[in-house]
Amino acid sequence: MTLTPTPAEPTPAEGRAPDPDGAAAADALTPGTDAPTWPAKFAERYRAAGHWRGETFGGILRERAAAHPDRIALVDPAPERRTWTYRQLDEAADRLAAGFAARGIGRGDRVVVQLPNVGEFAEVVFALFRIGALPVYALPAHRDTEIGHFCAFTEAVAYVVPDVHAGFDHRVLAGKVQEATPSLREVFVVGDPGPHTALADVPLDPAGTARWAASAAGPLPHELAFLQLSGGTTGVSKLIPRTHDDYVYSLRGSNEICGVDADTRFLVVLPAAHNFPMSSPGWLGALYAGGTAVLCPKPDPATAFALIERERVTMTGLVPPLALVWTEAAARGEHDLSSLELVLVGGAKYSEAAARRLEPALGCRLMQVFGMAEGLVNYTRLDDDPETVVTSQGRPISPDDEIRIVDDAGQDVEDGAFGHLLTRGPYTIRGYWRAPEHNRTAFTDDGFYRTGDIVRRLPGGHLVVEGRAKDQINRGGEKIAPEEIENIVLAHPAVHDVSLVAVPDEYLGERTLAHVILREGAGLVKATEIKRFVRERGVAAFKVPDVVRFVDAFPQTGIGKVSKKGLRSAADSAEQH
Ligand code: AMP
Ligand code: DBH
Repeated sequence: MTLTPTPAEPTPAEGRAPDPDGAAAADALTPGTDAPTWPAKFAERYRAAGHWRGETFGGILRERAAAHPDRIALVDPAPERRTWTYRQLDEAADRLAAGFAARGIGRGDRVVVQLPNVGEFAEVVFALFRIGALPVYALPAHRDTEIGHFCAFTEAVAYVVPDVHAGFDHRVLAGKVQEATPSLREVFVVGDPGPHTALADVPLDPAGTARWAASAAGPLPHELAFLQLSGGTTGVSKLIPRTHDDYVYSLRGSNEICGVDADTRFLVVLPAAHNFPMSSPGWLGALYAGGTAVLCPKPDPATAFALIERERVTMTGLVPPLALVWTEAAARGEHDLSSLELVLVGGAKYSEAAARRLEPALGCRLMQVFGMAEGLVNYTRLDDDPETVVTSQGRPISPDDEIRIVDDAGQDVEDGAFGHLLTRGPYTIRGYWRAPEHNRTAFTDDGFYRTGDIVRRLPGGHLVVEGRAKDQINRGGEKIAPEEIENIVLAHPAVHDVSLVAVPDEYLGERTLAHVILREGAGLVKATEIKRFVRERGVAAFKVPDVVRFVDAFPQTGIGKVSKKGLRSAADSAEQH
């Protein structure tokens, strides 16, 4: 039974002209010209090299389910342990796809998915992959501001939420967003639906599913699979259009480097929607290899270590602050972590001192990973010498990842010198979704993505991340665009001006400090009032300023711009919490 076309080579969908070499690539992206894509000659090269093999996510799951139907694909341990075999996940995806389609969700439609680490996450996204609808991956921490933007900007037709998660009622948020977003026809809830639709009521029965499948034309491999989120450097997150071909290649490459195979049991500790736990090598990498993804409901050592012991977890990925907590907790030796073979650490700079402590404490191998949802992912290698693993952030997945390190004028620096990292390759986007203006500056004319990271290259090709040129704060792996928060603080009636900067933090690497200039005659305003105001505007909690400091003026640069550097160095003086 074939429900979704899974051509080895791109084949024409009904009513479309054949496009065997991707020459009409821009047209191939769904819908229309919403995002730039790879020029045909690059697409040809990536196919000829065997990077893009014409696989789709829907097809991959179908093939794995046929090859090993009874192997466990997913474990969701809480509140009571549930498992999905490959066959069960495949069937659940089909029935849900048929149900979504019956409710009018079609190819190219956007669906904002905001789910924590639960099994339904995989069911929902594989159902959408089968239809060719595009999941937009929101994080569980996102609130009104972010979700409102994702839904409006993508003209989402549906939004998928948990009922209550981490004490927050997502159904209420969904109601508000739905009222403000005309395109948003449906809200699906995992659990008690309240006024919305229960996800459990969506799947069709086997007969209805078979009828849908007979008529469905799934996506083509070079079309979009989903929209991932960027950390953002401007007011709002940009959307990152990833295709089946390019993302699957990054999984295959990651699996090879990390040694992921059918025996891998990958623990999803970070939010499943984030690019790192999804694809480096992540839960999608584990499923691609026929392994098992174990969903961890909370990242703390007590929860995670118990799961590692019980589920015999072999691999996981952590951000540096969490790696530090795990390293310390493991020393207490309360759990049997002997199944653990490899821990990946990335998302923010991992200090060399902390990196040195991980392997002895956890009794497994360390791999550093420096990646970005836009594409490029670097890993240290299992056969690197131990010094390289603790002092570098790895080298690219692919021989076709092109790396340039340039000075401020865009000239290549000499080997080993610091510079701006630019990259282009078989799984790095050529432009954000519906952002032509931003794309003009975020990419070079010849298609290199300006990562905003300052790096240097070691003789063996490994990169060391030395800093950042982009206006972004990296709070323990969670990215914050200062402008987004500044715009919110500015809306406070007592605030004349604000500037948000990063200050060093021993645990998080960086935390946020807001310098606030009050309006004349504003009276007494407390730091807690500013924080409360930001929180009540409805943004993810990690974006609320850690510290607020009131000043009379900002330091200025030579030409009269606010000096963020001056603000960071002034930050050591008296702080108001
Ligand atoms: P995003 O674009 O939101 O996916 O975030 C990607 C950014 O996270 C990169 O451009 C880096 O700035 C940062 N990053 C990711 N991994 C590392 C790492 N291992 N070391 C330092 N920075 C990292
Ligand atoms: O920070 C990131 O975005 C990131 C880190 C490590 C990432 O996207 C990845 C690996 O794939």
